[in-house]
Amino acid sequence: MNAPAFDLHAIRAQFPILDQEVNGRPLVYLDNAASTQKPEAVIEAVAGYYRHDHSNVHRGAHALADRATSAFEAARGKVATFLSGAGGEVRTDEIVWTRGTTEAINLVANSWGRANLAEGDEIVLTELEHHANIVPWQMVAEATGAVIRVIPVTDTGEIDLEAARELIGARTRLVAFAHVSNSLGTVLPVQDLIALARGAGARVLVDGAQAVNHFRVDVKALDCDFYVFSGHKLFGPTGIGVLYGRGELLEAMPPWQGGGEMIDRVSFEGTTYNRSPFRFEAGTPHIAGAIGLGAAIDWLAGVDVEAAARHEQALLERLDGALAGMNDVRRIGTAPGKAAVCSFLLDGAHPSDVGMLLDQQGVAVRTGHHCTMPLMTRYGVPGTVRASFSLYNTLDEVDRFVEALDKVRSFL
Ligand code: C6P
Repeated sequence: MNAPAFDLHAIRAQFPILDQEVNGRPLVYLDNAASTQKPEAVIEAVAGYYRHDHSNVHRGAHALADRATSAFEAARGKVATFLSGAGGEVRTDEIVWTRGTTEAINLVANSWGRANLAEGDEIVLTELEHHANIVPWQMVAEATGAVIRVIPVTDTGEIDLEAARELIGARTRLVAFAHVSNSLGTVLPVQDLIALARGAGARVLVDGAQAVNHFRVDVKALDCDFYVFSGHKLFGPTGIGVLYGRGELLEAMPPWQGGGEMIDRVSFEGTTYNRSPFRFEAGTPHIAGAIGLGAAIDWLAGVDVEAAARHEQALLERLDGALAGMNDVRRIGTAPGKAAVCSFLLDGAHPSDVGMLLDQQGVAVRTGHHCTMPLMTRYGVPGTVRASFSLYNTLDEVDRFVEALDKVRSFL
């Protein structure tokens, strides 16, 4: 493969969906934290799989089944390599396919959580978590008698590490937090939080849904127990996601869902289970999704990710600079070094009205609580307008967004 490069216009040209008009204007897609768009390489990998190789996996005794199984397992290997780094190699049996971040967290909560949590044990979360990293823990807490403790965030959207030091202690069994906040863009002090958890003998789950598309992640160097993300936020298909689990932990965890593939032997007298990761993959998986995600990872390997991150920061700075000059704009989340996500409110305007008026000008943003209601409560707002960038956005698009926002401001 050629050395990774970052040629913005060559990259952008690989995303056919971006080249269209919406409401009579060229599309400005700034809803990348909700889902990123897909390069031709991913679209072709999925289409090619269905055109030439589709079959069920791990079951058939024929050529197509072999090809589908090889491609599916090769994709697992690509994910393992993607999460490996200087800290060490991730093994393929440490990668479990899930439907996405949400299902991966539910898997850990229901399998590890129900087996390891008891009355009075504490699960420590942060105030900025996505509902996917709150509700599964509330459900397991209700079932086991465990208690949830919450690390607060500061006015700028940073984690209050002093409070974290107070909260993480002898009763803590698990600390679970986002790597990057979807609503604010804050990059969490992952290493500090992991060190605190380790000091207390607690397990750690990192929700990487908003991290993996912005920078490289090395789960062995992080030394977390679980790391989860969704394919669709990493230029891959929807309906496929990843749970990385430390090998010995996964091996000791009971299955969650029952069905085909996850078993060793079944009889009406009793069933024994397959080894991990297959023990956690009941039923026919999203084969095309896994292959598409593998293609997205291959595609990303050709991109200079550090240069892409610098480009995203330039986009954020341009937007932040423009918003800072608008005295009717309240920005929510101004943590230093944040990822390319910008949340704000316009005085006197509901975020959904702002979103609708932007859409009429071809600009796609997300409005609302962004599945982080406790965080919105923390800031006393019903929701925000959120512009989130990806590596294919241009400075010209930032300017078009600002122009569109100026029109909304004069209109409202
Ligand atoms: N955030 C957003 O617009 P799923 O839906 O399982 O792919 O991802 C859930 C999830 C979990 N954690 C974080 C930090 C997330 O950002 C998300 C998804 C999207 O912000 C859709 S709500």
